Amino acid sequence: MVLFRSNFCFKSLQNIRLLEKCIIRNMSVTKKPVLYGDESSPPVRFAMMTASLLNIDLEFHNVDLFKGENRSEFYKKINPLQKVPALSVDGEIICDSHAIALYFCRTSNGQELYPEANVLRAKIDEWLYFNAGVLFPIDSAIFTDFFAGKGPADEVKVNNWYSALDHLELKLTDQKWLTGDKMRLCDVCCGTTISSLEILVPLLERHKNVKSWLESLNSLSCFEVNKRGLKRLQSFVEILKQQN
Ligand SMILES: N[C@@H](CCC(=O)N[C@@H](CS)C(=O)NCC(=O)O)C(=O)O
Repeated sequence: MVLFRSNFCFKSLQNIRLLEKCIIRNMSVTKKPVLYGDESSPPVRFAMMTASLLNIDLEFHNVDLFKGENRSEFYKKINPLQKVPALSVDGEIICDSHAIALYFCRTSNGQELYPEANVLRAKIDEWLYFNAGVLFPIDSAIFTDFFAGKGPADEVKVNNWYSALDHLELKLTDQKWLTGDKMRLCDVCCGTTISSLEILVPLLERHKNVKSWLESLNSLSCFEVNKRGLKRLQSFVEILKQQN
């Protein structure tokens, strides 16, 4: 009998510990993800707008690029690459806007933004890679030169930019959005980059479809974040222009 009782106590102690572990684990799982970034950055806005479209509750931690906060010891521990955005979730860090946005889609019901149909998904991916591999590097190179005070934008880079926009222009000839008749994740992604560089390199007459696509994006309520970020970027552009 004594043996039975102590065994019973041992078992309930084990159960309590198990319960404690579950509670602790659940608490860390339900903790809000933290997005580190500066709204002037297109990849940051892309991550923020994706979260907003999917109703994901985020904590935003501002990392002011214009004060060099991305180079602080604090931030280097979060992202050694010193780039924004970075997402902290369940004790892990994800360091690229495309990876962050896709993570948001996979962990919520992102069916409209990133549907499961394989071919459509591949087409969305194609534009995400186009942003990561073509659009954003040109945007970044032109802005880096500008903020380093290097005169008018380099002609080769500008021409590469316009050729990249020609690709979008053609795609948007007979469809409203990049992959068809609905706005998808890639539209939000490329829209943030293109609307940013428009500040320094305006669209050409021949980019009429791109212009109306941007206008459609701008009319969406989630693009308020984009407008705010562009305003911030524009203000730093103006300051630098006045200094030169
Ligand atoms: N491929 C990355 C690019 C991130 C990136 O280059 N972010 C820029 C801001 S737009 C940055 O953090 N620059 C800071 C620096 O290079 O010092 C992404 O999509 O997240």
